[in-house]
Amino acid sequence: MKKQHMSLSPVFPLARLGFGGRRAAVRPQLRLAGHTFRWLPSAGAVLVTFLALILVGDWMVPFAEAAPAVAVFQATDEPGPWFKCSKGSGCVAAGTQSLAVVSPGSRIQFILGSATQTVHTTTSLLWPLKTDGGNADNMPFDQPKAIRGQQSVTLKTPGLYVFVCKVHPFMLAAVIVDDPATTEGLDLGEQIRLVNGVTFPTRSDLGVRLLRAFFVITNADNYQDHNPATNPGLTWTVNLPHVPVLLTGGPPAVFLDALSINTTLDGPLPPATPGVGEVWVDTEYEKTAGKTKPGTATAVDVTTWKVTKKVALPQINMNNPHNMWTDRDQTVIYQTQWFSNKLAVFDRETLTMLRNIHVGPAPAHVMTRTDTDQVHVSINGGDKVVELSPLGANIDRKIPVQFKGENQAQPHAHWMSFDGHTMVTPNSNTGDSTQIDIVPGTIAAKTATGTLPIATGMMPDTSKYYVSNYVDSTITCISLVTDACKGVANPGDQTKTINLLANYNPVTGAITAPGFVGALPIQTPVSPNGKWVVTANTLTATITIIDTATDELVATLLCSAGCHGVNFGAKQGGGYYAYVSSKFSNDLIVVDPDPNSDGNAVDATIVGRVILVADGLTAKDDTPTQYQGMGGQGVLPIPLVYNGWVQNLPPVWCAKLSVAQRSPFGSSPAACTP
Ligand SMILES: [Cu+2]
Repeated sequence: MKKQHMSLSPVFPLARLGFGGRRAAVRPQLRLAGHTFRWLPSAGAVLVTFLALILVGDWMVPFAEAAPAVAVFQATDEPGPWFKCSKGSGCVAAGTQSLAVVSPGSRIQFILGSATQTVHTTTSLLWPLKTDGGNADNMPFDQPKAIRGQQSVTLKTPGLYVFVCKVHPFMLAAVIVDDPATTEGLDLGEQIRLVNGVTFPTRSDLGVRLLRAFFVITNADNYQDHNPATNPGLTWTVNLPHVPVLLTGGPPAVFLDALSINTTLDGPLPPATPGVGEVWVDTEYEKTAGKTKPGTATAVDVTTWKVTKKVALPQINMNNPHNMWTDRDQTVIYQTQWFSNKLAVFDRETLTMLRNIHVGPAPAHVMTRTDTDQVHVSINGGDKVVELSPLGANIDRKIPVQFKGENQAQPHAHWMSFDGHTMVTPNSNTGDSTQIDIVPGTIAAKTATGTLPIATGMMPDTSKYYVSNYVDSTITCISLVTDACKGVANPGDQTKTINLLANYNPVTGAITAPGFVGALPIQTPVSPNGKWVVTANTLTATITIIDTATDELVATLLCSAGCHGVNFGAKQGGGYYAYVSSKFSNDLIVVDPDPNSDGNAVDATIVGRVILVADGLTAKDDTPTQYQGMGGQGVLPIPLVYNGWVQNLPPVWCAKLSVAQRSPFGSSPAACTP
């Protein structure tokens, strides 16, 4: 159906953003062929934001206050206010509860305590520059590793500061240090610097996008509701407060509500061609009646496109289910709990919980070894990957992912080779990637990547792999055999950096040919046939596709707010679907990367959309109450169709696949037997 290549023309000049005007109606947009491309994170919402807006009323007055203060952010496991401004002075309720406005010299305190079950970092994501171009005082701010406890930092230089947790990078806290000498609006600063060194004016397209994203991410009432049953008009409204801010160049002040969103969303659309089996999605923010912590795992039958199962595990107060995998027989779901220290295992069909195992702080991703069916869980708040027996019966080994004496790596989304012998990890704390020889459990190599590497995807023959660098908006291709990455800068280079923002001007917002754009990339798997890398980009709400033959971008598709998870499943009759989840939304997008089966993804298309909300026929162990179907993160198609895993399928699953799907990349290992 929708074809969504970007055209060259659309550009959204800064002048059109309504800067300088009050309540300007024009929002930054760019047009795709027949489509409007909205860069944004989030939301359906509405009433609450609107009320907040009213309550906030005229904001200027209270912020003229002068005395340095203490503002306290408490880390929570709750969707939206993950860093909740809870005590002290300076907290501002503006729909978001993660914003403080303080005067110079104020202290910002972070409490990583009883409101959360795991460890976090409080890391400066961006900060203002001083007039001489130097970093604001006490910036950058970070810790050597994720912790529980307290951190504090004193902010002196006026401007906008955003803090992030490097383990859970949607956790945000914003502080505006307002200069008492200026009276017209809140001072965001002339220039701000991202933690990766990129510096840009606050009066810029990127500055605007990040500001708007902050107000969407930190307020769950702003998330997108694609469900016509609860949102008949399929509207998406995000109202930013009518608050004046001072940007680059000074007065006149700009009002934040010029960045509000008022648009419509796409509703459900069952793909014409069924998939094979079912797709599980971690609806990590969905709240249910029987527990205090958020999160469910939702199963979609992709032969009917119905939500058939929803698992909340109230008996263990399952906390932020983030990512899943299954065993060889496809009988259990391994479920990480990202804001806890445990891995849950439940029966895929009966939904019975089998075990809940302590593995370590902030377990993020899970995959199996094809040779032994053992299970690997990345310990995102720590320094290792934990190896468990099949079905999670015991912890067999703890495999460190950094050398002795190095800062802990905090690995997020690892990937395994088809033969079970090589693991790669993206180390979010150390800006590198580790290759592990799994049989001895030793580190074969460590390779520098970009800033905050978060996910990986590997070729089906272990020739190369890809790492998404969240803050840099790049993908690092890393060769595991000579010259596997294509189009390297210098002959013989082992790595290639693929810039997802090469076509984007962060100041003007101009998009140049060929128009492929992605910012804040997350999951990035390689297709089972080794042809494409599909990446979910959370800031731009875009899906970008890299052709592995050239290691260049070949397509961009629209995604939903907080685009996050991707995995491949079998399409009935042959080929694959890429299933894409979005955090600040309740839909699952179905992408056909190659509709004409010519091996090239330039014609990749969105063919369907499933709303991840339970209906009367959905089997479930608890009653959803809030944020239904929202928080889409880990995606697990059953049966597993990646090279190495598909060959281990039982006959009943193998029989559902085409001959090519049974052996997706060459003749070894031998195909599964139907
Ligand atoms: Cu965190």
